[in-house]
Amino acid sequence: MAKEKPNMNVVFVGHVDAGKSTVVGRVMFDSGAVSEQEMTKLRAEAEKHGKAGFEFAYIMDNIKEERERGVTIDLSYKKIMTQKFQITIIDAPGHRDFVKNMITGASQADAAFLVVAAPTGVEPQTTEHLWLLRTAGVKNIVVAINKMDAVEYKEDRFNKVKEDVGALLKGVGIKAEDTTFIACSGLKGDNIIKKSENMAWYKGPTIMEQFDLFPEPKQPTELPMRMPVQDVYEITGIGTVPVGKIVTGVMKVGAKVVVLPGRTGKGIEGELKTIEMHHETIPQADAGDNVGINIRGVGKKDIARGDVICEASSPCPIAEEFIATITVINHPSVLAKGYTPVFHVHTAQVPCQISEIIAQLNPATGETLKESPEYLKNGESAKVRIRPQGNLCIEASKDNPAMARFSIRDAGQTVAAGMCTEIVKKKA
Ligand SMILES: Nc1nc2c(ncn2[C@@H]2O[C@H](COP(=O)(O)OP(=O)(O)OP(=O)(O)O)[C@@H](O)[C@H]2O)c(=O)[nH]1
Ligand SMILES: [Mg+2]
Repeated sequence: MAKEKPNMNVVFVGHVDAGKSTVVGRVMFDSGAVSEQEMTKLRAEAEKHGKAGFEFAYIMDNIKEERERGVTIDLSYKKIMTQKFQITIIDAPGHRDFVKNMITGASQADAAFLVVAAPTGVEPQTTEHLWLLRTAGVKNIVVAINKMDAVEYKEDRFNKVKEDVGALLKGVGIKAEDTTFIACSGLKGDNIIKKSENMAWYKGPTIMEQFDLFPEPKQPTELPMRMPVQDVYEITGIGTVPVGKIVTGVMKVGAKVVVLPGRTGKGIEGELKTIEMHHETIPQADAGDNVGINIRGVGKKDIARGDVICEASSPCPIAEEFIATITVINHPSVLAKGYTPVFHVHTAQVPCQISEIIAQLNPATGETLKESPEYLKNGESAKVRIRPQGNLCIEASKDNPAMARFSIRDAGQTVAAGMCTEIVKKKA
């Protein structure tokens, strides 16, 4: 059977070198998904590149450049079974140059591990990734304090990092008291699958146990079908295969769908021919599933990352302009009217102009603090009017929250994050 246990997508995020890939690699190795023999080979390869210690990370980091540099560049996916779920682990890069890949990973996630290295504690991408998880709507966040071996498994160091991360959580409206903090070592295998013998003081779950402690994701299957395209492959014998996560609704073989905006900006219609999930062909897939599909009438030229596959009877709008609430996270100076950075919405990246700052808001209550302010500083929230400079599919949060969230990036940094509240549709 294709689907016996519900699927849950869990992303690993955090600052570069926190040990995300190592923790995930260790999960794979200790669960028996990677053999001793394979591990020996990876260890030898890591040593050859002068990267001893990266052998577990190599399980996730497959690209040559990733292995040579010892840094994750793109997302990688692994599937494991737990008691309750089929877990799709998404290993995200921590390096700031690849944050856009991390954002894509966050947009697919039901739950997340924010990995922090015990020796260093909070680092710039710890904070940035936390914000990005929140804007992607990921509510279930657990903190993994990794590399405990490097701080002699000391409880006081764990508590210090826990306190610092707790303060960050508070800043994004998460109660630290209700958050799970796991003390672990990916490299040594403490509290990944096996309970650590080095931290008698730690009473919490292992990483593996935590997977089953996340609540079962509620899938918004009632909403119209939307599948933002993450990648497009050409597969011999099948043809063009767009892949991505179905964010809302239900997809059935035989259904009429439309790709928006598509190459033309007017949409391309077709009929859903096949749906594949984890290398199995299935007749139907639901919100939350990561699938590859083939659409009769849609070829390689017609579709790209950032397009959204919608049910033809209820297509998503393309915005002429939209109203949003945003919070400025990290702007080098001040954000003013006319600013035109790149907006990341689902899997799309489109330059958009902030054409009006309508009002500055109290971020906690949403009340208006000031009408038409001239500019916004870091930490401030506002209601703004935005004009996409290209064709962009976006929906108001009341219609489809999964299609409403976005982040704003400029010069390699996340400048702001927000949510679309109203749109003016582009005329056909
Ligand atoms: N001592 C110790 N070192 C670790 C542990 N986990 C990872 N490392 C080391 O930290 C370095 C980075 O590990 P990765 O797993 O590649 O880190 P990452 O978070 O995936 O890094 P990016 O994906 O590039 O952001 C490597 O040298 C690992 O050996 C750990 O538990 N203890
Ligand atoms: Mg990595």
